[in-house]
Amino acid sequence: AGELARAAERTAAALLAPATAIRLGDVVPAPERIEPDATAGYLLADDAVIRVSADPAAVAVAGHLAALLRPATGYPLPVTDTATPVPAGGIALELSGEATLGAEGYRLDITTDGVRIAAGTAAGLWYGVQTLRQLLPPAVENATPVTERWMLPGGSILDRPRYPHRGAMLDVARHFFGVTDVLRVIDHLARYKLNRLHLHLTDDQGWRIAIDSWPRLATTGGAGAVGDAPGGYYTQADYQRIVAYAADRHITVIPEIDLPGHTHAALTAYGELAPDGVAPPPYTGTDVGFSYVDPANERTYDFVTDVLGEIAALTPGRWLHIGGDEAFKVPAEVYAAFVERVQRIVAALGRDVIGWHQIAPAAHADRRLLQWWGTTGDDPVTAEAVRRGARLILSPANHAYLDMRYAPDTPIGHDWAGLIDVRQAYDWDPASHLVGVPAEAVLGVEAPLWTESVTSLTEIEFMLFPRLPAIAELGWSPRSTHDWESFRARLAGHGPRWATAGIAYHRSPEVPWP
Ligand code: TNX
Repeated sequence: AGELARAAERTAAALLAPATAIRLGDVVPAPERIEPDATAGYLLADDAVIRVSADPAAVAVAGHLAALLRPATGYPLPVTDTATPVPAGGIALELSGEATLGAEGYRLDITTDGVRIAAGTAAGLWYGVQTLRQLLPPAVENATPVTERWMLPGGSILDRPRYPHRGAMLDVARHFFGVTDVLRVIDHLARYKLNRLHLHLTDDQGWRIAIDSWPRLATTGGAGAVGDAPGGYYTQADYQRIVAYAADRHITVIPEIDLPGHTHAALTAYGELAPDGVAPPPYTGTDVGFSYVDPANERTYDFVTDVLGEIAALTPGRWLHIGGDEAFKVPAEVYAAFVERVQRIVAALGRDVIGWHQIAPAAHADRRLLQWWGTTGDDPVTAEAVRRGARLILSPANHAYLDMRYAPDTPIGHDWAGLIDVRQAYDWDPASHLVGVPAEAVLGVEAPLWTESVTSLTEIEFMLFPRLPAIAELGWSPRSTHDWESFRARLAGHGPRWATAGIAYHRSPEVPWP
């Protein structure tokens, strides 16, 4: 645990670190276009005002900006709509209908007079705010006022994402993480302009969401975890709190109910769903592929319909993830028929289905997405599903899996897909990664964190940082900006930010940390 303990100590040491000047290009993910103007920095003053277009979603973004800046600056930073006359200067957030910026793009201008972020949508303003945050000194991450020159580098940024799907996954089934931990993870995603949080809510070791029509799923199925770690589950109100907190940060929650395998916890609660009809004892190990709900039993489809129905009712997002991985004991034809039936259940709920790429052999369903987690880049079955209309989310395990160890001596994690330090996480191209899959079929990227060996928020952060920003850059930045030397230099400047914010991170030897 030496490296983890040192990561925690650094968060204290950071409070004493000297500030270095930030340049307009020091942003992760890299913006599409940057035009620095060294003559035009803006000094945020204690009487600055945040002006915003009179639109509720835009005003909410302005509120977030004020909440980000107030603790460390100690400035009041009142938020006012643009109709109210205020002195020039300060920070303006403008919904401008700039169509070329798309659904998530923004334009940021910093002059000696002030800052202007313009976007066609509140989401665009939100991403502009995340960029602005990174252009302030790292001391902005302090939770209480500090003395600092709050200088912003001058110039303009024009920015919009490469992919619409930019996600991370948290496995709350192997180990359970409470609502406050999940909210903090959402904050981490938000910093790097991610817009999807995939929650792996069920697995062999635990069922983590209350289902009113099948109450023992959570109360019995959620009681344990890996080893002797405590169990737990989200009430429906807890889950809605997570969904709302994410939505407020322009992040859509994608709930996963893993089917037909990875269902041992459900079987402990409802033995009638088991192939032999008998509820097994809880499972606290880390093997995979041994459990499944009985595809030959009609009650299984009642269970799936009820569970997905309740989850859909709690989830405003478009997607339901049905898992589908590692159902090794279900014969191929039976498995495909099961997936096809579950795809129809999802469609009847008015949602689009996502599954791990193992669902590829099942018939196409409208707008279905496959989440590819292979390691070789050559997968004819997935390529064939793409020809039949599926689109892909890429999570190649040897690049994007956040549960892999960084190095042989990393205290936690797996290594079945290899060791993944920052360069390995960064150096691949989603558009050309899979043989026989056209670039247009790739909807985006996602970095999954499986938690067999991850037991605390500190350990989550240690596995996320600094790899999550690498995957975020692949999802956001145009390929023309892709450059390892540039990335590692920009990333280095984030170490002091994380440390100041109390975020534990892996001090990768590949990155020139200050
Ligand atoms: C494979 S990736 C799994 C998970 C494990 C993970 C560990 C996938 C869809 N299934 O059940 O947690 O490996 O790395």
